[in-house]
Amino acid sequence: MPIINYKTKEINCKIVYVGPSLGGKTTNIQFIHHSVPSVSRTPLQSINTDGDRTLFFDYFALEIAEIQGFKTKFLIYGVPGQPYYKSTRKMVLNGVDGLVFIADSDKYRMSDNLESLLDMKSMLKDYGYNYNEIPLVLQYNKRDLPSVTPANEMEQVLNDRQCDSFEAVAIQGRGVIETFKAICASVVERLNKTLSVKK
Ligand SMILES: Nc1nc2c(ncn2[C@@H]2O[C@H](COP(=O)(O)OP(=O)(O)OP(=O)(O)O)[C@@H](O)[C@H]2O)c(=O)[nH]1
Ligand SMILES: [Mg+2]
Repeated sequence: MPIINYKTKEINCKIVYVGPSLGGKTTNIQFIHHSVPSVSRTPLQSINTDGDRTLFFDYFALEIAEIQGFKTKFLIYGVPGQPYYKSTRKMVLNGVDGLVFIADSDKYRMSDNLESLLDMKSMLKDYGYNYNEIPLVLQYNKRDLPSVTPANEMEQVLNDRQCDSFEAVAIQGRGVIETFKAICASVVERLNKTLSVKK
Protein backbone atom coordinates (compact mmCIF):
# COMPACT_ATOMS: atom_id res chain seq x y z
CA MET A 1 0.00 0.00 0.00
CA PRO A 2 1.32 3.47 -0.79
CA ILE A 3 2.13 5.64 2.20
CA ILE A 4 -0.55 8.34 2.23
CA ASN A 5 -0.15 11.26 4.62
CA TYR A 6 -3.49 13.06 4.77
CA LYS A 7 -2.11 15.86 6.96
CA THR A 8 0.76 16.91 4.69
CA LYS A 9 -1.09 15.76 1.56
CA GLU A 10 1.82 13.61 0.44
CA ILE A 11 2.00 10.14 -1.06
CA ASN A 12 5.00 7.85 -1.48
CA CYS A 13 4.77 4.87 -3.83
CA LYS A 14 7.48 2.23 -3.86
CA ILE A 15 8.46 0.68 -7.19
CA VAL A 16 10.95 -2.19 -7.05
CA TYR A 17 13.00 -3.62 -9.92
CA VAL A 18 13.61 -7.34 -9.42
CA GLY A 19 15.05 -10.16 -11.53
CA PRO A 20 18.10 -12.35 -11.89
CA SER A 21 21.59 -11.04 -11.31
CA LEU A 22 23.12 -9.25 -14.30
CA GLY A 23 19.73 -9.06 -16.01
CA GLY A 24 19.88 -5.26 -16.30
CA LYS A 25 18.02 -3.78 -13.30
CA THR A 26 20.71 -1.22 -12.49
CA THR A 27 21.09 -0.36 -16.18
CA ASN A 28 17.34 0.36 -16.40
CA ILE A 29 17.36 2.50 -13.27
CA GLN A 30 20.43 4.47 -14.41
CA PHE A 31 18.76 5.20 -17.75
CA ILE A 32 15.52 6.34 -16.12
CA HIS A 33 17.43 8.51 -13.65
CA HIS A 34 19.33 10.12 -16.51
CA SER A 35 16.12 10.69 -18.51
CA VAL A 36 13.96 12.46 -15.93
CA PRO A 37 14.32 16.19 -15.17
CA SER A 38 17.08 16.78 -12.62
CA VAL A 39 14.83 19.07 -10.54
CA SER A 40 12.40 16.25 -9.85
CA ARG A 41 14.84 13.53 -8.83
CA THR A 42 17.21 12.81 -5.95
CA PRO A 43 20.75 11.59 -6.70
CA LEU A 44 20.98 7.91 -7.62
CA GLN A 45 22.46 5.81 -4.87
CA SER A 46 24.06 2.56 -6.01
CA ILE A 47 26.54 0.46 -4.11
CA ASN A 48 28.31 -1.92 -6.46
CA THR A 49 31.13 -4.42 -6.23
CA ASP A 50 34.03 -4.36 -8.67
CA GLY A 51 32.14 -6.53 -11.10
CA ASP A 52 29.39 -3.91 -11.38
CA ARG A 53 26.94 -6.00 -9.42
CA THR A 54 24.60 -4.44 -6.94
CA LEU A 55 25.76 -5.10 -3.40
CA PHE A 56 23.06 -3.35 -1.43
CA PHE A 57 20.38 -1.72 -3.57
CA ASP A 58 19.85 1.08 -6.08
CA TYR A 59 17.60 3.93 -5.07
CA PHE A 60 16.31 7.32 -6.12
CA ALA A 61 13.12 9.29 -5.54
CA LEU A 62 11.15 10.97 -8.31
CA GLU A 63 8.55 13.66 -7.80
CA ILE A 64 5.63 13.46 -10.20
CA ALA A 65 2.58 15.63 -10.76
CA GLU A 66 0.00 15.95 -7.99
CA ILE A 67 -2.62 13.20 -7.81
CA GLN A 68 -6.03 14.27 -6.44
CA GLY A 69 -4.30 17.15 -4.62
CA PHE A 70 -1.56 14.98 -3.12
CA LYS A 71 2.13 15.67 -3.79
CA THR A 72 3.26 12.28 -5.07
CA LYS A 73 6.68 10.66 -5.16
CA PHE A 74 7.86 7.40 -6.64
CA LEU A 75 10.60 5.73 -4.65
CA ILE A 76 12.49 3.58 -7.13
CA TYR A 77 14.54 0.65 -5.91
CA GLY A 78 16.61 -2.06 -7.60
CA VAL A 79 17.41 -5.18 -5.62
CA PRO A 80 20.67 -7.13 -5.80
CA GLY A 81 19.91 -10.18 -7.99
CA GLN A 82 22.62 -12.52 -6.73
CA PRO A 83 21.09 -15.40 -4.73
CA TYR A 84 23.46 -14.64 -1.83
CA TYR A 85 21.79 -11.28 -1.11
CA LYS A 86 18.40 -12.76 -0.30
CA SER A 87 17.92 -10.88 2.96
CA THR A 88 18.57 -7.49 1.32
CA ARG A 89 16.13 -8.36 -1.45
CA LYS A 90 13.49 -9.25 1.06
CA MET A 91 14.01 -6.05 3.02
CA VAL A 92 13.71 -3.93 -0.13
CA LEU A 93 10.49 -5.68 -1.15
CA ASN A 94 8.78 -4.71 2.07
CA GLY A 95 6.02 -2.18 1.36
CA VAL A 96 6.25 -2.54 -2.43
CA ASP A 97 3.50 -0.89 -4.54
CA GLY A 98 4.69 -1.91 -7.99
CA LEU A 99 7.09 -4.48 -9.41
CA VAL A 100 9.17 -4.54 -12.56
CA PHE A 101 10.59 -7.95 -13.34
CA ILE A 102 13.67 -7.68 -15.55
CA ALA A 103 14.30 -11.02 -17.24
CA ASP A 104 17.50 -11.88 -19.09
CA SER A 105 16.76 -13.00 -22.67
CA ASP A 106 20.06 -14.90 -22.95
CA LYS A 107 18.94 -18.42 -23.81
CA TYR A 108 21.14 -19.90 -21.09
CA ARG A 109 19.46 -17.86 -18.38
CA MET A 110 15.84 -19.02 -18.43
CA SER A 111 16.30 -21.13 -15.32
CA ASP A 112 17.79 -18.10 -13.51
CA ASN A 113 14.78 -16.03 -14.57
CA LEU A 114 12.40 -18.62 -13.25
CA GLU A 115 14.31 -19.07 -10.01
CA SER A 116 14.26 -15.32 -9.46
CA LEU A 117 10.53 -15.12 -10.16
CA LEU A 118 9.82 -17.90 -7.67
CA ASP A 119 12.09 -16.24 -5.11
CA MET A 120 10.14 -12.98 -5.53
CA LYS A 121 6.78 -14.74 -5.23
CA SER A 122 7.80 -16.55 -2.06
CA MET A 123 9.02 -13.31 -0.44
CA LEU A 124 5.78 -11.52 -1.34
CA LYS A 125 3.84 -14.39 0.17
CA ASP A 126 5.87 -14.12 3.38
CA TYR A 127 4.78 -10.47 3.59
CA GLY A 128 1.16 -11.48 3.06
CA TYR A 129 0.81 -9.92 -0.40
CA ASN A 130 -1.46 -11.41 -3.02
CA TYR A 131 0.93 -11.75 -5.98
CA ASN A 132 -1.96 -11.51 -8.43
CA GLU A 133 -2.97 -8.06 -7.20
CA ILE A 134 0.29 -6.12 -7.08
CA PRO A 135 0.93 -3.97 -10.17
CA LEU A 136 3.54 -5.84 -12.20
CA VAL A 137 5.29 -5.27 -15.53
CA LEU A 138 7.77 -7.62 -17.19
CA GLN A 139 10.74 -6.74 -19.34
CA TYR A 140 12.63 -9.15 -21.59
CA ASN A 141 16.00 -7.46 -21.69
CA LYS A 142 19.17 -8.01 -23.73
CA ARG A 143 17.33 -8.63 -27.00
CA ASP A 144 20.59 -7.61 -28.75
CA LEU A 145 22.37 -10.81 -27.71
CA PRO A 146 23.10 -13.30 -30.51
CA SER A 147 21.20 -16.14 -28.93
CA VAL A 148 18.03 -15.24 -27.09
CA THR A 149 14.94 -17.13 -25.99
CA PRO A 150 12.04 -16.17 -28.29
CA ALA A 151 9.86 -13.53 -26.63
CA ASN A 152 6.72 -15.68 -26.90
CA GLU A 153 8.48 -18.47 -25.02
CA MET A 154 9.53 -16.08 -22.26
CA GLU A 155 5.98 -14.85 -22.14
CA GLN A 156 4.67 -18.41 -21.68
CA VAL A 157 7.12 -19.31 -18.95
CA LEU A 158 7.26 -16.05 -16.99
CA ASN A 159 4.10 -14.05 -17.63
CA ASP A 160 1.58 -16.17 -15.78
CA ARG A 161 -0.50 -13.09 -14.95
CA GLN A 162 -0.50 -11.77 -18.51
CA CYS A 163 0.74 -8.37 -17.45
CA ASP A 164 2.19 -5.78 -19.79
CA SER A 165 5.57 -6.94 -21.07
CA PHE A 166 8.26 -5.23 -23.12
CA GLU A 167 11.27 -6.35 -25.12
CA ALA A 168 14.30 -4.22 -24.31
CA VAL A 169 17.95 -3.45 -24.85
CA ALA A 170 18.59 -1.50 -21.69
CA ILE A 171 22.20 -0.63 -22.57
CA GLN A 172 20.78 1.35 -25.49
CA GLY A 173 17.75 2.59 -23.54
CA ARG A 174 15.41 0.61 -25.79
CA GLY A 175 12.20 -0.37 -23.99
CA VAL A 176 13.34 1.16 -20.69
CA ILE A 177 11.02 4.17 -20.55
CA GLU A 178 8.10 2.18 -21.99
CA THR A 179 8.49 -0.32 -19.16
CA PHE A 180 8.76 2.41 -16.56
CA LYS A 181 5.71 4.28 -17.89
CA ALA A 182 3.67 1.07 -17.79
CA ILE A 183 4.43 0.38 -14.13
CA CYS A 184 3.82 4.03 -13.21
CA ALA A 185 0.43 3.94 -14.96
CA SER A 186 -0.52 0.75 -13.18
CA VAL A 187 0.55 2.07 -9.75
CA VAL A 188 -1.28 5.38 -10.30
CA GLU A 189 -4.45 3.56 -11.40
CA ARG A 190 -4.44 1.57 -8.17
CA LEU A 191 -3.65 4.66 -6.13
CA ASN A 192 -6.59 6.54 -7.66
CA LYS A 193 -8.87 3.68 -6.67
CA THR A 194 -7.52 3.69 -3.11
CA LEU A 195 -8.01 7.46 -2.81
CA SER A 196 -11.56 7.26 -4.19
CA VAL A 197 -12.51 4.57 -1.66
CA LYS A 198 -11.13 6.64 1.22
CA LYS A 199 -12.97 9.82 0.24
N1 LIG B 1 24.18 -6.91 -24.22
C1 LIG B 1 23.47 -6.31 -23.26
N2 LIG B 1 24.02 -6.10 -22.06
C2 LIG B 1 23.27 -5.49 -21.13
C3 LIG B 1 21.94 -5.03 -21.38
N3 LIG B 1 21.46 -4.45 -20.25
C4 LIG B 1 22.45 -4.55 -19.34
N4 LIG B 1 23.54 -5.16 -19.86
C5 LIG B 1 24.82 -5.44 -19.21
O1 LIG B 1 24.65 -6.49 -18.28
C6 LIG B 1 25.48 -6.31 -17.16
C7 LIG B 1 24.63 -6.35 -15.89
O2 LIG B 1 23.73 -5.24 -15.87
P1 LIG B 1 23.16 -4.65 -14.50
O3 LIG B 1 22.22 -3.57 -14.87
O4 LIG B 1 24.30 -4.29 -13.60
O5 LIG B 1 22.42 -5.93 -13.93
P2 LIG B 1 21.65 -6.09 -12.54
O6 LIG B 1 20.37 -6.77 -12.87
O7 LIG B 1 21.56 -4.79 -11.84
O8 LIG B 1 22.61 -7.10 -11.75
P3 LIG B 1 22.72 -7.30 -10.14
O9 LIG B 1 22.92 -5.97 -9.54
O10 LIG B 1 23.88 -8.23 -9.93
O11 LIG B 1 21.44 -7.95 -9.71
C8 LIG B 1 26.19 -4.98 -17.36
O12 LIG B 1 27.48 -5.24 -17.88
C9 LIG B 1 25.32 -4.26 -18.38
O13 LIG B 1 26.04 -3.35 -19.18
C10 LIG B 1 21.40 -5.24 -22.69
O14 LIG B 1 20.28 -4.87 -23.02
N5 LIG B 1 22.22 -5.89 -23.57
MG1 LIG C 1 22.23 -4.14 -10.03
